[in-house]
Amino acid sequence: MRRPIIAGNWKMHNTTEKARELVTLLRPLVGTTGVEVVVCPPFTAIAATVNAAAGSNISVGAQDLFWEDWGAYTGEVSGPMLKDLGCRYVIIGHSERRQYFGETDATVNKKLHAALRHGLVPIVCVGETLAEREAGKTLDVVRRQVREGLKGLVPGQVETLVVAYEPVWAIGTGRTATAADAQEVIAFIRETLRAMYGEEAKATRIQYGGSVKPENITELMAQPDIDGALVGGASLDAISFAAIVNYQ
Ligand code: G2H
Repeated sequence: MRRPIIAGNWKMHNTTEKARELVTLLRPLVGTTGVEVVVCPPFTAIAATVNAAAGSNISVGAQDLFWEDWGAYTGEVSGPMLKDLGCRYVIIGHSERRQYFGETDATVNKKLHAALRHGLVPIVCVGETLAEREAGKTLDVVRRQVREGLKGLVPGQVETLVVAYEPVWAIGTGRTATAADAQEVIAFIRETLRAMYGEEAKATRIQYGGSVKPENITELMAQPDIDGALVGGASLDAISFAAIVNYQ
């Protein structure tokens, strides 16, 4: 009942020309899947990517947004601006934003509400650091991120939401959480959401992210609560991203 969603997070990679090339290669490779396919370029390549993806199976997302709509906020990009470009999704609270740009559960929550206000589908990232995992605090950290970052939703919003569980120690390191570890935390995220919002949380899609590649996607997707993947490095290559999308 939950349609799988696989999203590529290009991070700070790809000029407009590279973005067009990548999407042009990708289009025929992901044309027949039942999976929802999303690519998230940097802001500067969103328009080119939307253009190159027009009429295909590929939707486009941003990697961040600001919570205000307009105003004196130098350097920021808002929900209405992303909608104007043709974005349908937006990543919020990626661990790199939490680590390098001071994002907190409170700013994540404001951004979440801004995205929903403008009809963007939020992909909200949560996940523990290595130190937190080693201290046995994984579930406490993830519970706090979900309770604080995802608070204040009304019926109808919970089912639209996408959550990405990305253990920070597995990001870009080549270390993937085992499928069983990922399943355990993702089931816990769903249970936390259910405690907050009731049965609607059964419809929320929860992705795994962190060194996802063609070699590990099948096992991850076989887990009952894993509904997709947020893919970084492997999404920069059309062949490997297509192999992940076509995992079945
Ligand atoms: C986690 C992931 C994408 P990678 O950040 O969000 O990146 O697949 O390179 O670990």
